Amino acid sequence: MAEERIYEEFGQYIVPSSWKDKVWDIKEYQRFHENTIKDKKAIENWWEKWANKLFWFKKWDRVLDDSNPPFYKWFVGAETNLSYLCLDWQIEQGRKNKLALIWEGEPYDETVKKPKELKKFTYYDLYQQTNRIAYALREKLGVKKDEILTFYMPMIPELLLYMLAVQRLGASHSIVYSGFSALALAERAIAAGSRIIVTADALYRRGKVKPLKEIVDEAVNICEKRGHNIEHVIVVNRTDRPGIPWKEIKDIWHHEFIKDIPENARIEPERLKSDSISYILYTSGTTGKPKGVQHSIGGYAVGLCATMKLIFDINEEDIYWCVADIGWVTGHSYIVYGPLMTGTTTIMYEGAPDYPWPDRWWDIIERYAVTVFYTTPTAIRMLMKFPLDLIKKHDLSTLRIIHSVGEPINPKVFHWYFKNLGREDVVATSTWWMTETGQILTGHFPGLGKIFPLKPGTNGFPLPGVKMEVLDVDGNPCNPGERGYLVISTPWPSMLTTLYQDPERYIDVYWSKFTKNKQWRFYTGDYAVKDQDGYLWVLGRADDVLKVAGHRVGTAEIESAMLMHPTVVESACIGKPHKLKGEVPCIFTVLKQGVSPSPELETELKLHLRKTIGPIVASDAIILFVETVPKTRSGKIMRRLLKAVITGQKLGDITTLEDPTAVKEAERAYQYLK
Ligand code: 6R9
Repeated sequence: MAEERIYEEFGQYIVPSSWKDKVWDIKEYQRFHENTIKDKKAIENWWEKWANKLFWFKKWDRVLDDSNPPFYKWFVGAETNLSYLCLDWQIEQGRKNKLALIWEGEPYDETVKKPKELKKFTYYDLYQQTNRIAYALREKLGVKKDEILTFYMPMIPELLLYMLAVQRLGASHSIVYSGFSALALAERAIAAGSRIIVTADALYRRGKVKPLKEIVDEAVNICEKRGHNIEHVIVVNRTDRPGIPWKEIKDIWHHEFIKDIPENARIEPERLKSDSISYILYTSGTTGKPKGVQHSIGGYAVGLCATMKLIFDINEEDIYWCVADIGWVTGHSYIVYGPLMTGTTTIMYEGAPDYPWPDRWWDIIERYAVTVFYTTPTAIRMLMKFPLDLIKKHDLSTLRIIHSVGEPINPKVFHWYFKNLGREDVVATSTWWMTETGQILTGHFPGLGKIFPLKPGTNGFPLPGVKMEVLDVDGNPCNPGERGYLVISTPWPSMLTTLYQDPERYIDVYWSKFTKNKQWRFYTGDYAVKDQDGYLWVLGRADDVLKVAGHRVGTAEIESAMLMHPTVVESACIGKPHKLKGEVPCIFTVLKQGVSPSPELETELKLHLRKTIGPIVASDAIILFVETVPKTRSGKIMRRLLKAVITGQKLGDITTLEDPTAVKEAERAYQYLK
C-alpha cells in the first residue's frame, strides 16, 4: 500500500553526481518558495517574470484579477495566440530551420530494425503546413473563432498540425483519446457542440490496424439520433486500408482537403484575449458525466513556459521526448504547446513502448540523443520485466532529466530507472499535476540552477508561486506524516477557467469542499502526505476515480456502462491494485433474476465494457458476480467495504451497512477469484 512505502523510505536522499556542488538546502528552497507566495503581489511578480519571456500582441493591464473567485482571470487585457507562439514567434527568434518535431510511426523494417516512416519537421515546415490546414478549415468549412472541433486521432503529426491550425483561427479543440468508444466520442462531441470531427482511417497498434473511421461513423449516428448533426468528418489516410465506409460531402479526405491550397497560403493568427478558450478536454469525475475542463490561452502559455524551463530545464540544444498520448493532458501541454513555445525539438511516436521490440524506447533515445525524457510509472513497470541487457546495449548517456507523471511512483521503480536509465546522474521526479491544473505543479526545479536532494517516491515540492496544503477533513493542516487531502491554496496561471458551460459544477466539484475561513481552495481529489522535511507524497485518489495504467476513469462511468447491458441490474466498481497498471477495475455485478453467471457471460460483459468505455480500462477488468452489493440504509453503495475485502484490510465502521450478508457475498466472490 502507498502508506507503507512512505515509512520504508523516509529520509533517504539522493544527489545526482553532477549536481553535487549545486545542492540547495531544503530550508533555503522553502524560504525562496515562501517569498514567492507570501501575498498576492509576490505571486503576481513571480508569474509576471515568466509572462515577460513570451510574445504578446498586447500586454496585460493586470496580472491577476481575483475579484470574482473562483473565476480567476490571468493577464487581463493581454492578447496572444498559441499557434503564433509555437510557430511564427519561433521563426522570428531564428529557429526557422531548427527541428521542431521528430515523428516515428509504428511499422518497422524487420531487416534493418528501423522505422519505415520517419518524419522531421522544422519550425518552418510546421508553420507552412499549419497555415494550409487553417486556410482550408476557414475557406472550405467556414471554421471560425469560438467554434470547437473534436479530434479522434492516432499519434500522427496531423494531430499536432490540426491543433495548431484551430488555435490560429481562434477556434478550439476537444481531443478524445483514440482508445475511447463510439459512445464516449459521441457524448463528448455533443457536449462540445462540434460540427466537425477530425480522425484517421485507422491506427497502428502492436502490429495491428485498428479502424477509427467506423467508430466515428457509429458516433456520428449516435449524435444524429440524439439530435446533433456532425456536418463533416475529415479523415487522414494513415494506413491505406481498403473498403472504408464513405459518405460523399460529409466525409472529406485530409489530403484532398488541402491539395489545392497553395504552399504559401497564410492565415493571420487571431489576436485572442488571454482568457479565451484554447481547448476543452473531457476528463472523469465522480459522476458518470465527464467534465469538460476548459483552458485559457495567456495564463496557460505562461504556466507551460515556466515549467518547461523550471522542471525540464529546457535549453536550445535539448532533444526532448514525452512519451504520452496527445489524447491525455500530458500530450497537450508537454508534447505540443510547452515544447514548441519554448523552441524545443519535440519527439512524438506511434505505437507501444515494447513493440515491435522491447527496447524500442531505448533505441529512440539513443538514435536522437534525447536529453530530457518524460514518462509514466506504468510504462516503466512494464519495461522493467525485460532483461537489463536491452538497456545496456544502448547509449543513453545523453539523458540528463527523466521525470514521470500520472500516478505515484514506487521508490523501487524510481531506483530502477534512476540507476539503469539515468546512471544515477539525472534529475528525476514524479511531477504531480492534473488535467485541471494544465501545468505541472510539483517536482524538482533544475531550471533554477540548483536542486534540493531527490527523495525516491516523492513528488518533490510545490512550484514557486503556488501554495499547496495537506488538510484534514475539517480543513486544518495535517501534521507531517499524516495523510490528508491535497488542496491548492493560491491560483496559478495554467489553471482551468471553468467546466465548459457548467460554472456551477466547477464551483461545486473543486471549490466547495475546503472553504474554512472563507478562503478559496482548489480540491484536487487526491490523498497526500507532507513528510517532516516538507516533501510531498501524493498517494492516490481520495474519491471514486481510478487510474488504470495512468488513464483516469470514474467508477460511476464504469458502473453506468455495466447497467447498459441487459443482464445487469446493479454493479459496484472499485480499483484493485495491479502490478503493471497500478490498478484495474474490479466490478461486483448483480445479474437480473433468472440470469445465471457463466464464463461466457463474463466474456460478453468484458466485451461490452470494451465497446462502451474502451479497451484500456476494460482489458484487465475483473467481473465478480454477486447476489447483492453492500449499501448504506440510505442506499449508497459502500465501496469502501469492497475495497477492504479485496485488500484484506479491516472493514472499519459498519454501523450504516444495511445488509451484512452483502459483505459475505463479496468475500465469497473474491475468494472464488483467488
Ligand atoms: C497529468 C495527469 C490526474 C490524477 C491526479 C493524481 C494522479 C498524476 C501524479 C499522480 C501521484 C504523480 N497523478 N500525476 N499521482 N504522482 N506524479 O495525470 O492528469 O489524467 O487528469 O490525472 O493523476 O491522482 O489527481 P489526469
